Amino acid sequence: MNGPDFVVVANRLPVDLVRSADGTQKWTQSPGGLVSALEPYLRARQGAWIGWPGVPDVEVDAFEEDGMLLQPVPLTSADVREYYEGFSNATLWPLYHDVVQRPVFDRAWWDSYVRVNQRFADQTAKVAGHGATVWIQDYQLQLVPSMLREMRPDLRIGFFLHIPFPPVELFMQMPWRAEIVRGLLGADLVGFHRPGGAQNFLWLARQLLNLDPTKAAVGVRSRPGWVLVDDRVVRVGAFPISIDSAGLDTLSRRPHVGRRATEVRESLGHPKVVMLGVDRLDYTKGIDLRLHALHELLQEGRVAPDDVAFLQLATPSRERVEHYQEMRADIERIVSRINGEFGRVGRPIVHYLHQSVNRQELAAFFRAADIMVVTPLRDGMNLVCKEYVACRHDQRGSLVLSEFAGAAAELTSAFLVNPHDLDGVKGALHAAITLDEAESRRRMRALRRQVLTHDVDRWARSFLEALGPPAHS
Ligand code: ADQ
Repeated sequence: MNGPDFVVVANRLPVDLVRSADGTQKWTQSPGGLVSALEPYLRARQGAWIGWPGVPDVEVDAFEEDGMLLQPVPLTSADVREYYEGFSNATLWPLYHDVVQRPVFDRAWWDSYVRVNQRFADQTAKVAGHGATVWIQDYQLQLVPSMLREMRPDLRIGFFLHIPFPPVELFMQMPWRAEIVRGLLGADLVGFHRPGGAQNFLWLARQLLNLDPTKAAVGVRSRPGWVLVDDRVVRVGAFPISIDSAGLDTLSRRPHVGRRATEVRESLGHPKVVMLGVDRLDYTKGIDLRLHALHELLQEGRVAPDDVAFLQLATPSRERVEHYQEMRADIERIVSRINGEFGRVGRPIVHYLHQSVNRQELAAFFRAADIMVVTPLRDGMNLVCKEYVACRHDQRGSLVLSEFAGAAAELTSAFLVNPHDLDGVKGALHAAITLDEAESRRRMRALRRQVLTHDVDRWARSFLEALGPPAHS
């Protein structure tokens, strides 16, 4: 047996190792969009997934699940602190999101990033069959493509970045900028959500490595750019990710989801307008500024407290990173302020849940909401807005969406806002509240046409087609 011929490499495995207090361990599914999108490919070929099991300081053996090999990559507590919380989430994450927070450039974190990337590359080199296709995911693993190519030139290597690739002026702050560009150029295809990211990357290949990339505009899923690296063609393209649109559409039509949506509106006190925010609790998501916009609308009397309820779900995220702790405190302050000033006993305005909910509950929330508010300061794509649209088979509901989410380029019938312009956000919320039904339906129909015809399978297929057949065929 040659070994797996389709290998996904990601920071996390598609399952989580959970350790209980009594020391026993078990695996739980963490079914994300990526897993379901790639499942058919992993099954159709001999598939493997390489990633961290989510718990530090444990060595776990590889195991098979549903015909797919799962290969854990161990991380120590120090790796988690320096490679993951440090370089990935306190350096790369803020730098790639327009420096919304100041990135920390720490040499020890970089060393750890290099070491852990090498560990992922070593594991992949061991597992992948001859000539296999390897698809590396996201910003935590940008050095893996070239490390892997060094050891295994027989492989066909793809890389996809799930977060924005920053403007060149910002990327140039990175002390290890040439190393990162060189790391990515080990791939045969480097994919971004938007053509702008691909173009920034091509420009940097010229500027930092003296290469001679193409200058023509990069298209969406078509006309990738390319650059010659040591006689090897590296293609660079734009592949906007999406969701399992049909699956969510079906789920949202289930009677119990409809019943739960009605129940949710009742629990919120039957307001005229239910607004909803669903995010990881992250400073890039602009949760605070949408609450500030609501606060001012209430203060100005443009929205009556009895008419509105705002439900904000915020999944706990990266809780040990300092920026995240500060932001959480800010958000919780503004929530209390709004409720303190405008709530009544038994009837708060903002219902804030610092919790994760399951898919069915989420679908019910989407169905219950008249206005979905998605206001990131910068977001690679943003799947939440697409999920909302997929759940609105009744063609009701409005979407207020930041121009700075990758999704804005596709969801042009949303109320698009500049999240830095508070008056603009207030104007859009107000316009969505007062929108007449015919116009609201027209917009939602257009949004659904886009989301239902551009799903996550199309994303995976278009990337893998551009990457080409396995190297051995
Ligand atoms: P994220 O930054 O995590 O992803 P997003 O694309 O919105 O952002 O995905 C979040 C996912 O988590 C959605 O599927 C959402 O439904 C779910 N979720 C959020 N809060 C939840 C809650 N309280 N309970 C249950 N589920 C919740 C990164 C990039 C994005 C890019 C994706 C995929 O930052 O820009 O779209 O990867 O490439």
